[in-house]
Amino acid sequence: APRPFNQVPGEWRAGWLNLYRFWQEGGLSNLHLIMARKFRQFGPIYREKLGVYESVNIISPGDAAALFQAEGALPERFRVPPWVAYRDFRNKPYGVLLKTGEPWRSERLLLNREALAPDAIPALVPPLSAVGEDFVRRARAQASQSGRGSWSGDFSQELFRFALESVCHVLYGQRLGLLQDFVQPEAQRFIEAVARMFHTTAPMLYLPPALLRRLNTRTWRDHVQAWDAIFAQADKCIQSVYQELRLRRRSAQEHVGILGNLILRHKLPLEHIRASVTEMMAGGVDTTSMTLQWAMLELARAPNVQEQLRAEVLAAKREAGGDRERMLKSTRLLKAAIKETLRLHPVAVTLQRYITHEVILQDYRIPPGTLVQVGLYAMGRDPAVFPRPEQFLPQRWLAAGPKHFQGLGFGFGPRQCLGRRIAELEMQLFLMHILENFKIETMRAVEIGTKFDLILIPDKPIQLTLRPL
Ligand code: HEM
Ligand code: 2DC
Repeated sequence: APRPFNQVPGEWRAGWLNLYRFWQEGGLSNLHLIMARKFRQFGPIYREKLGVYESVNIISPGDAAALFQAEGALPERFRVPPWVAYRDFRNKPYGVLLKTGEPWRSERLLLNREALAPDAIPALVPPLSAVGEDFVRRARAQASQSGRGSWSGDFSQELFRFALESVCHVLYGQRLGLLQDFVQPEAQRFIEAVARMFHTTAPMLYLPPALLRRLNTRTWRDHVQAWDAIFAQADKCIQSVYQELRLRRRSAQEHVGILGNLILRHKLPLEHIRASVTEMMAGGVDTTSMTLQWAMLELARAPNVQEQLRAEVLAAKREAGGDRERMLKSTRLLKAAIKETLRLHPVAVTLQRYITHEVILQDYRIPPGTLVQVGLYAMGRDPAVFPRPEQFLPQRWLAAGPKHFQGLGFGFGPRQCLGRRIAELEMQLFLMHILENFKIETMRAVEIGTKFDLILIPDKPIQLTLRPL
């Protein structure tokens, strides 16, 4: 018979003491490393309590499968307390990120049709490809201006702008012009606000929302300011699209963006979708840009893989006559390279679900209501799941053998990442354009580690060189 819940190994009796220890160890920026260590210490399942939040943590794809098979029709993940607290504090509605139950499901289904469904691909590819082409144009200009014939540096800021330009183009059907020499200060402020929002979330992650507001700490005030800036800037974009639709009566046949479609096709009142559109705009900046930086670093360090990818892209281009949507159908290795990047460098340190009925994990009975976390970072580097985990080998995703619940970078099921399609297409098209035009090199042999800043990010600047082919 399965073992009882209270035999699950781990430290779950003294939540506040654990939180204090965790904090002392620098657990905040090393959450991913601490988790990996706990799996080594306790084995493939452990129970933990930090502050008031208790969870069961798992690492194996088989257990992840059992978890997601039991998630039901209205899956819920850990609701990041400071994000909830901000909306309650300002009396703002929740978007899909924080909604629960039936209201989450009905809004999510509508958003899926415009942002995630396979039907949405034809409308997403041209705007995303256009932004990728702009990046190439800018990189070429920078390379010729440099005097060295190539463009070198830390591309974080450039990629933030690329990512914001991309997500705004598909959301609003408008260009911001962020890949020109002059960047609107408003857009720059938005980018900074998103980074500040993530950064100030981490230290408040395990404190209950009510406590956060009462503490009125520096971190809480900065967090509120960051969200205020995010909402204000998103509102400007949303209002301007809305006015244009009303005044010019743009028709649904034109490229009106996801927001335009939601209003025109689904007759959604602006108030209902404003919060979710804001979440998508904010969610589209650091996620894809950091992943692309990691991908370029890995490709710079593995020149053979880079050559294979380039050969695949150039062959696909010849075959498809430059039709990007068709090219995407024959670039399997490119897609595998993105999966491989997210294996080593996931954006989300864990996936989480509250289970609604009992689930058996590692032969323990886990009761309903438990928060179960899949240690995504730890799984990606577990040699039992991925042989020679430290090696960047996109091919491993194309080889024979089970890949069941191994590629979970965007989560799983009805609650998976809403921006997944946008992110995947944006990153595939970006890398296609880069590989067609540049050799990616890295300047120095510096060891780059990972830091938890709510999302996982590089712990030091990544220096890259783009050399025109
Ligand atoms: C949720 C990863 C880009 C918007 C998530 C989740 C993950 C994730 C792991 C939780 C899924 C789950 O619980 O099963 C990523 C990665 C990205 C990325 C790896 C890029 C490399 C984006 C982009 C957007 C976005 C570009 C916006 C366009 C969202 C939203 C949710 C979400 C709104 C919450 C959905 C819901 O609760 O219904 N993402 N994301 N993400 N993501 Fe992303
Ligand atoms: C952070 O312990 C660590 O995609 C916590 O685009 C558990 C946790 C819960 C939810 C996760 C979060 C972690 C990391 C960031 C994620 C978030 C869900 C969505 C969000 C993964 C793992 C993200 C980055 C969204 C953010 C949209 C936002 C800017 C409006």
